[in-house]
Amino acid sequence: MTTAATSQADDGLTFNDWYLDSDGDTYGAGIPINDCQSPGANYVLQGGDCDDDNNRYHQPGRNGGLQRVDDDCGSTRRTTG
Ligand SMILES: [Ca+2]
Ligand SMILES: [Ca+2]
Repeated sequence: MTTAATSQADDGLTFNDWYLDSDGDTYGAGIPINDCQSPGANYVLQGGDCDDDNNRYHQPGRNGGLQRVDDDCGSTRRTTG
């Protein structure tokens, strides 16, 4: 007697969200790919890169985006464009 297997991936593998990191700052952006292994060389496990074209900026301020540091995308007062 066999039971119908579910279509869910459940082979004991650990699936992670992989984000494409275009600028190489180890922070990815966009919609992640959920897979048990890296989809490619430029994929990382850390998402949230607010500017994936600039490796100097990668995430909002660590304390809610209000601190004045150079490595977040929202601390400097500049207009978009
Ligand atoms: Ca990046
Ligand atoms: Ca970046």
